[in-house]
Amino acid sequence: DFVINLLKHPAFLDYSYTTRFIDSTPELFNFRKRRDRATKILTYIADITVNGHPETAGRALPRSDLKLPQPPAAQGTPTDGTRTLLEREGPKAVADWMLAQDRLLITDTTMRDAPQSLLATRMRSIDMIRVTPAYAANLPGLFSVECWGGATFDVAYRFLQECPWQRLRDIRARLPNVMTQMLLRGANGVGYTNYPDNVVQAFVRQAADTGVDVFRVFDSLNWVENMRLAMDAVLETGKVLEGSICYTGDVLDPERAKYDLKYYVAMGKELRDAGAHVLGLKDMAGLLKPAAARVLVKALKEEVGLPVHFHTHDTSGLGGASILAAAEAGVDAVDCAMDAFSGNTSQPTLGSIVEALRRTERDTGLDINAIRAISDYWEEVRAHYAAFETGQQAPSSEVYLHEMPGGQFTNLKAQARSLGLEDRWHEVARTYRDVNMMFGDITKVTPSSKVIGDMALMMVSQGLTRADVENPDKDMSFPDSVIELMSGQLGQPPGGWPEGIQKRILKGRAPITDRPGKHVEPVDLEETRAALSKELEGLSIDDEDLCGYLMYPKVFLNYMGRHRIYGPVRTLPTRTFFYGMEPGEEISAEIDPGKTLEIRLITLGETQDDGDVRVFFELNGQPRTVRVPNRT
Ligand code: BTN
Ligand code: 3PY
Ligand code: ZN
Repeated sequence: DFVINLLKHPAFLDYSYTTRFIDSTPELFNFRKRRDRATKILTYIADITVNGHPETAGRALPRSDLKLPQPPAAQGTPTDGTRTLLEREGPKAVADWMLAQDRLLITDTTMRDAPQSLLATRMRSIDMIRVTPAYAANLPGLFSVECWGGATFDVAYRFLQECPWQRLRDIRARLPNVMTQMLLRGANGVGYTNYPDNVVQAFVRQAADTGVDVFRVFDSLNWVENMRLAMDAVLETGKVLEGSICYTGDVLDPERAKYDLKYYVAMGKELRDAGAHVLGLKDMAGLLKPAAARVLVKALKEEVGLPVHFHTHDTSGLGGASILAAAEAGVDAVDCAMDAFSGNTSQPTLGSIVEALRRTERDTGLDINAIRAISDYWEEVRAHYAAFETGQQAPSSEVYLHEMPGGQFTNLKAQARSLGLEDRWHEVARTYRDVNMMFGDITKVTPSSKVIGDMALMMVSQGLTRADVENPDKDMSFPDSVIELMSGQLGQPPGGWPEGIQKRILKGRAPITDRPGKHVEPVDLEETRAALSKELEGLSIDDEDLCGYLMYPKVFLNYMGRHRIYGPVRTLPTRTFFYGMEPGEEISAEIDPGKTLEIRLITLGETQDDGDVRVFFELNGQPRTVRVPNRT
């Protein structure tokens, strides 16, 4: 039985198997008989029940009394919202409408940035789409629902065994009236490197087709030159282009003169002139203090003329204060997370901002009872992800020292832990700052933030100081990502790279100083589609799959390999997905609209001589047995 062989193959047991694995062991991917989807899902449940899920091994367990989270009922049919306006009148009308509002507009980030910043992005689609109808019906006055892009694309395929496009389609179908929003890393798409121009274009087109209404586009070095291609692609789709400034440093600090008011206003004008409908002010680390927010928002509003959409993180504990200051200064829209997913490295608290502004000029008009009911649902959801909580207990002013983005903070902490550096975290934080200064004080956000993190971890683990790294008498090797950064592969920071350290890192190689995309050949999309189809035994490859493959070739192929064995596991409840089932437990999984599997786990057999365990189920009332290897 080929499936069993594959499940037993040592390289398959973790996430290390790659395309090469498929190439070198084609027999394992050569399925003789196709199994039906129900059998595949039962195989998955059996495997996780017997062996556990590799991602939750050794992590905190969710409370044993948790039930399937119940979303609040949708009250009536969804009334017109921002999406209705976009569909009827286009993106410019949305921008004009924003400028005409007195109320503060609110984006909900609970499906994207909040779980990225609190739970290492591990939130599953089913937990989102079950509550989406309640958003549409009960909170039609939201500006947008941020639910896609950033790290979610990669993590969906890589760790959650689900298709990110399907997630978007499912959310879109349940949210007809409010705009969806995604985070796009400009030429870096939803990845960490520079992609060929035509890959970025194809990706944007597909994202718009599948369901994105607002594209928040940024560049990790704030280099507008490197954003134009993605911005033009968005403009062609007729969706809303939010060109974004990444905020760093402290605009009121004369010592950080590189990023002063003039700098941000000039960038805002560049984005406006490049066609942005909305100006994003992306404070990915949560560094914009209240007094600075007042000054910066006022200047951007007066001098750029676009509606301003402010995004921040509550890492310092002052995110809410900055939002209120920005609101006073006339900001048009802000990002918040539903209460249960707010605070710390996530966004400020949605319900509290709504309450703070009630009966003021900026009253949001949102229904606090609807917010509370939806947040109660998210509270139950969050409890299922105990394994991914980071243990961050309190806000901290240390963020003004290290300036790490909220989405990176918890990841870097986990990386530090895995290198045995957990108890040297504050040293990592200080070193992160040193690296930033050594590299010329850059905006730190995916992917530039990852490079700074790589360098900081290398220095701490090898006991190197900034002086060591800069010492010309000391020879040393640098992380690949650092070499790539200094050779111009992620673009140019304002003023260019500091020459001394750049020379040391490049060891005589010449950097590029123009747009990295100019140096990459376009991909032949149809040739790639044909090759991919061949690799997957003639499976027809649609544009979504093609875009997934183009962003993350290995991750996509591994996902497809597992998909053939496990089927649509995205439909399983989160508890089942991560922990399997208990004997006697019953769950349902809707694998197609209207086609629901009722699954009962009867019992687990003994492990047999060949190492396999028989797992006994009832599927829609009929007995079914599957066999999986015991690897424990
Ligand atoms: C996922 O991608 O998270 C879903 C599949 C998980 C990997 C499977 S679980 C059973 C088997 N055991 C492992 O350690 N990996 C695979
Ligand atoms: C991402 O790029 O994923 C971010 O969240 C940046 O802030
Ligand atoms: Zn963010």
